[in-house]
Amino acid sequence: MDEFKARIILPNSRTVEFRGPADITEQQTDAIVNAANSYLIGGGGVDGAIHRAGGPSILDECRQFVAQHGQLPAGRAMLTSGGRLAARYVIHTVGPIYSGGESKESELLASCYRECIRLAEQHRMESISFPSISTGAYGYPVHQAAIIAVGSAVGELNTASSLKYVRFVLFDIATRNAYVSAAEKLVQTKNKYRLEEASS
Ligand code: AR6
Repeated sequence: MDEFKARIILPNSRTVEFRGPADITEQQTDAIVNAANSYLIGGGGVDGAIHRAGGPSILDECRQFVAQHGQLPAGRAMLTSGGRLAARYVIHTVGPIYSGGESKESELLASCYRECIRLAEQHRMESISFPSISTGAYGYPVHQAAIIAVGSAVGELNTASSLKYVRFVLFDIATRNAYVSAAEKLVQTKNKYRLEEASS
């Protein structure tokens, strides 16, 4: 279970790849991203899976962060170690709760991807894995979220220095298909990008 479906190749040879159905806790990129809540106390979905697989040290670091800096607002990101995970770091970000689309949800969601990639760059990482932020418990319609996610990741990777590879790790087939379709649309409108797709 970790099927390659498609990748976008940028003019600078950097790559955004789409996999699914796949589990983000198993990824061996430098960082994996957690779709957290503002309290950074763990939860269900990706958040629960990452804390279960990574062990209690990640939650300890999250608690220290909140004690020092307060809650993490939607659209922002912070970094912990990866605990027992294969990834060296976890970047925790808080997606917007979808409430109809008129409450700056799209800006906040784009900001999540941008902030995570900037943190990865600050730590000189080469690779990062993202889940589909906000499209589970937070209710963001997946086709809309996918367009924002793919556009933001590609946009940031265009000007990145250390970061070479972004992977979207999509848990179910419907989510994966939404992201591949967003990738197809992006490449159709911007011909400087190249799309490779799996044959099946
Ligand atoms: N690997 C990859 N993707 C996963 C995994 C996994 N192991 N598990 C679930 N997904 P969600 P949100 C998918 O709800 O909408 C938490 O309780 C899932 O199928 O995890 O940002 C937090 O504490 C969906 O496609 O995140 C917050 O309170 C996507 O990940 C709240 O949920 C996101 O679903 C955040 O909600």
